[in-house]
Amino acid sequence: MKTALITGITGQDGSYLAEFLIGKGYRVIGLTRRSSTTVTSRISHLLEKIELVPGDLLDQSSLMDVLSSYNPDEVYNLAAQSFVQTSWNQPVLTAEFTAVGVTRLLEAVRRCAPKARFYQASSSEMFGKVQAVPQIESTPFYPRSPYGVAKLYGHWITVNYRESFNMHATSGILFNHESPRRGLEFVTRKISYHVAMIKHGRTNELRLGNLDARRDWGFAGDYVEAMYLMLQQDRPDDYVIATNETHSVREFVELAFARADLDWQKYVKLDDKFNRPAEVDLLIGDPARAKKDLGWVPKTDFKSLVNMMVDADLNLVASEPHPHAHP
Ligand code: NAP
Ligand code: G4F
Repeated sequence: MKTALITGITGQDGSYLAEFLIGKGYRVIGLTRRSSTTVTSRISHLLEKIELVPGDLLDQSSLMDVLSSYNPDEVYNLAAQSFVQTSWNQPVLTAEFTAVGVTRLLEAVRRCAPKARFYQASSSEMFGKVQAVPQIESTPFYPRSPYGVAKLYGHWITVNYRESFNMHATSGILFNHESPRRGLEFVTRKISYHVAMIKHGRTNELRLGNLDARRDWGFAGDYVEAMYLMLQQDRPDDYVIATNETHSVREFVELAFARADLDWQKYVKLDDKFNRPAEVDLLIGDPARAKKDLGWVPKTDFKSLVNMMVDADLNLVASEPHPHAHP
């Protein structure tokens, strides 16, 4: 039985990856940080099948203890301050978690479990002000947010540890991926949740920022398989994971409201509060290397993703006695 350590197991991707690895027969260890409230809602159905251990990307000794105790075969570093907008309000904290945290974990692996294979959750935000269309592994980076800058550090330190110490360290450059488990602050889930709230008569507006931004949106459940496949390769490398399609926020809005038979123009209001100091206007990735080396292709198309999220939120809101706070 192989052992995998997942940081960020309480997040969207961590929950799907844990499910996937359990299905492959892995012993799954999840790193969780201390919190005053329960943050395991996304993995509540898995709690009997995984082991949670305390630790924090800000704390070197906690990481070394976990790596020494469990000596995992594979380490998936999914933990991060992952919301781009917050990175302008908390740039130093974002750097500590999302950038230097990667070095802390790599050091813990190098010193305490040097045979472990390492996956770093890199991001299409590193392409930022894109220098080529579509973006591939060799496209030059131009991050546009403190988050993007921090992820770029995490990417390069992963490459550096691979080259310096011959570690099996891989950087997965994942484009936006969504699901019904997406945090409510991200634009896709904000839209699907508000569509459901409007449909059920619990609110009558959705305030958004830039509707013209374009993203390459896939389904998180498809993308965690790519993470696993990367660590099964004999030779570590970097991989773009994307759908090779781009859609605007406006298109997402149109499809989501249509799914619930609502006219979006009656409810969507523009609000400057949600505009960013520097925007990423267009992302579209070409996952040709992943297809060739990993045999990976996305399974869920854009419309199916939107429908899946709206349908899930319609059910959620129908069953909710007390509505969630709006982001
Ligand atoms: P998410 O839902 O925001 O989850 C983030 C996870 O990181 C949570 O489990 C969180 O724990 C944990 N975390 C944050 N700070 C930590 C710390 N100091 N120590 C330990 N754990 C900490 O993010 P996601 O969408 O699943 O994304 C997973 C990873 O992929 C992230 O690194 C993200 O930046 C990256 N990524 C995501 C996308 C995407 O489109 N989803 C695309 C490219 C890259 P709590 O529950 O305690 O807050
Ligand atoms: O959903 P978003 O907040 O995601 P963003 O900034 O693309 O970041 C996500 O994807 C990255 C991969 O490229 C990950 F690395 C990162 O961790 C995260 O998962 O915003 C998408 C777009 C932006 O252009 C934003 O300006 O939607 C636009 N937008 C328009 N109105 C909005 C809103 N975004 C949010 N969150 N809220 C709005 O009201």
